[in-house]
Amino acid sequence: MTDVIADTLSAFGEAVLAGLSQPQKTVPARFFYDRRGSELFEAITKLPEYYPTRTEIALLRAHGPDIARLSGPHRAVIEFGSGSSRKTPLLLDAVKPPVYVPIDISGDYLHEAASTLADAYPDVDVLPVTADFTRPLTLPAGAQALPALGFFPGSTIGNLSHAAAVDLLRALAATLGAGACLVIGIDTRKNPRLLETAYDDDAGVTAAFNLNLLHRMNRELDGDVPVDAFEHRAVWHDGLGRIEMHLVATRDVTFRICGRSFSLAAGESIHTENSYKYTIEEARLLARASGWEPLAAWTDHERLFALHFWRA
Ligand code: AVI
Repeated sequence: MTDVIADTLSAFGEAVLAGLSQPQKTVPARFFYDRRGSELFEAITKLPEYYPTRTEIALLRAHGPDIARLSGPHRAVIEFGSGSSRKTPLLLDAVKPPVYVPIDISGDYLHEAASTLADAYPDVDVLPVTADFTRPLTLPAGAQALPALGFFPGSTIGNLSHAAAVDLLRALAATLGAGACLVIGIDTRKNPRLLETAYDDDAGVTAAFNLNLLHRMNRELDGDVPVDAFEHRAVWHDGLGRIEMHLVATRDVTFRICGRSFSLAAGESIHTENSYKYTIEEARLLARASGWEPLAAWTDHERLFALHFWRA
């Protein structure tokens, strides 16, 4: 029995072994977020170069009343992701929902964030759900009686391919049910220089975030990756409309992960993330392709980021 357990690879291990066996080596971006990776991402959101977080917060502050007017009263707010500490209160203050349901796959952080919010909003029934929201799910009974207002901030949708984004947005519509609305933050296409700086900051925090994936392999997958033989690279790919993050080998390297050997020649990379950017019109097309009707979009004067309001 023990052997069976020891031989069973974690989802991370399976994804790494499969991804490093491809011609373009890759590791899915969702594995950035172990404890250290989540701390580094939180630090990224406060960097001067990383405009999305502060711009989205300013848009939520400015357009809270518009969101409340368009959605109407007595909606359950359903947030996809574990309750973004600086953004959720802005939406709750604007909409004043009787019920708030944060949904996240990782229960620990979710329950912590939910209890902080429950203390701050005694009139709101906070009902956290630990689940994978990429598939349709049943909302708690306390939320089912009300029409839903979904909240999906942070341009997380941008980390998915277009096809996966459509699938996810369809799943969100199924979860939220008839008459639902959705407030979604989507990063815009812009000057490539600005984008590349946002994903390669001077302080090296994004580099540390990317390189943490290699440290995580060493920690969790019995790896001996020489992390100092890799450097962070962020490049804008105009044809695909996305920032790509890579870990580039600076010399020929060979290492072992879970007992298997992998080699990269100098200059070869592991592709770790895509961050797609959408013009407002492209975001509207994405909405329609996934069964949503785009009703409003708000952006800042530099068009750095957009907050969209859609109806099912
Ligand atoms: C979580 N996600 C929307 C971030 C982004 O901008 O694509 C992740 C990130 N990667 C590097 N910096 C931030």
